[in-house]
Amino acid sequence: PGAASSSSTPTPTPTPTPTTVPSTTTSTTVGGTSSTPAPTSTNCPTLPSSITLKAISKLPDPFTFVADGSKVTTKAQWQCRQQEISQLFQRYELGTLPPKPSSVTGSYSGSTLTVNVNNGGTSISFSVSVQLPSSGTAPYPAIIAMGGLSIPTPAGVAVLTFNNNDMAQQTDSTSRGKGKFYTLYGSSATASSMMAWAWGVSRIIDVLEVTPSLKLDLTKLAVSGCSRNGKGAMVAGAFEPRIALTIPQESGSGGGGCWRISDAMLAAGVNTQTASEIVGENVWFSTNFANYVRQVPNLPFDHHLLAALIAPRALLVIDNTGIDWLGPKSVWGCMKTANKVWQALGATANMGVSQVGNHNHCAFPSNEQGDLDAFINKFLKGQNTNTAFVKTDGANGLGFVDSDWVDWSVPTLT
Ligand code: MCU
Repeated sequence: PGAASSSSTPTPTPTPTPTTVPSTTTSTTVGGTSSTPAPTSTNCPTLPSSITLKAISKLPDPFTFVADGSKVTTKAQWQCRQQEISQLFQRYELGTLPPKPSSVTGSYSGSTLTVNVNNGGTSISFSVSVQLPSSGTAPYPAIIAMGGLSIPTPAGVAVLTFNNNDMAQQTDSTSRGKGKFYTLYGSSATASSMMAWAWGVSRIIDVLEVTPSLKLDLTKLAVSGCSRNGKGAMVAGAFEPRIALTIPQESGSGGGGCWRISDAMLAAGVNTQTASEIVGENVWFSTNFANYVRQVPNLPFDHHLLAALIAPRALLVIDNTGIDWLGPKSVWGCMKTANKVWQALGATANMGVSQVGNHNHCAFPSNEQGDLDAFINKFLKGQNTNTAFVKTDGANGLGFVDSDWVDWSVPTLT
């Protein structure tokens, strides 16, 4: 499979770094969207515009700042660390997420939500198809379906289908810079297709906030997608704090998988997708990422930290044990490790992993329905369910051993 273009001189693209997390009375800005206020006022270490990368062979420590090597000991500091992780992903892997543009308007009519965006004189408009539930009572919870819903539609939940390909194409490596996002920001915008989709999800929510005629409960929004769109769902959940529940399905390497573990799987002879392969296949990642795919240990993060941008909000990782290309051991180990962040936050049950084999790619197996229902019923319907599970049906935990990949301890954040 396609070799990545690679250069020996990485060229990081600096992005602005927020320096403070304000108190409970104000909200801050992370990548252009309002985030949950921090419990206390805290100064955040500033990420330098140029970082000397050093090889980290195991999964990088979620609880140590890259900026100054200090430790995360409080929940307020965790919010600072999330800002840092957000900047790192934008800089090295996904490109820059633009802030909310000056004008975002919309309308709802005949099952279609129209979103109009103007940025400095250039405009785009895109449509979202809305399927309201036939049961339940308004205001309804809703799932934003990245390219279509691949899990069974839950009763009483609206489905908003986002045509992500229209926002940013993902046909193959020639799709770079194509789609409505790039009409607005230019074809050389650094945002990868997945970052452009995340931006689009945020604009949908902007319009929902000013469209009360569409009776949705905006505190109960989920995002889901499968495979490439599962990677996209995870990125959208990571960068949009107004999403309450993120459900990536069979997202594989580049989603729930960690680059380091996927590389190790390939080295062990398993035909697994790696960073080196993926940058030649499609435009899900930024052009800058190609500079790092042959030196994955130099990345100051891995995808356990992409998931950790969601914490303590809810995340259910639905995965498939049976397809080597998806890197089942990588997704299992990476997401099992990500769960430690929810543990540190005292929110273990907000993050679940359900990995089941013996089904086709993106064909949701009926024996996973209970796991899905538990998360939907708790986070979209306010019920009291058991969501404290991190499980695989793979033999012997797929051979993933914590101590091979984790050399840091899990604090209890205060
Ligand atoms: C799992 O997602 C991708 C995978 O990364 C690609 O290598 C493959 O071509 O397509 C998968 C997919 O999106 O399948 C629908």
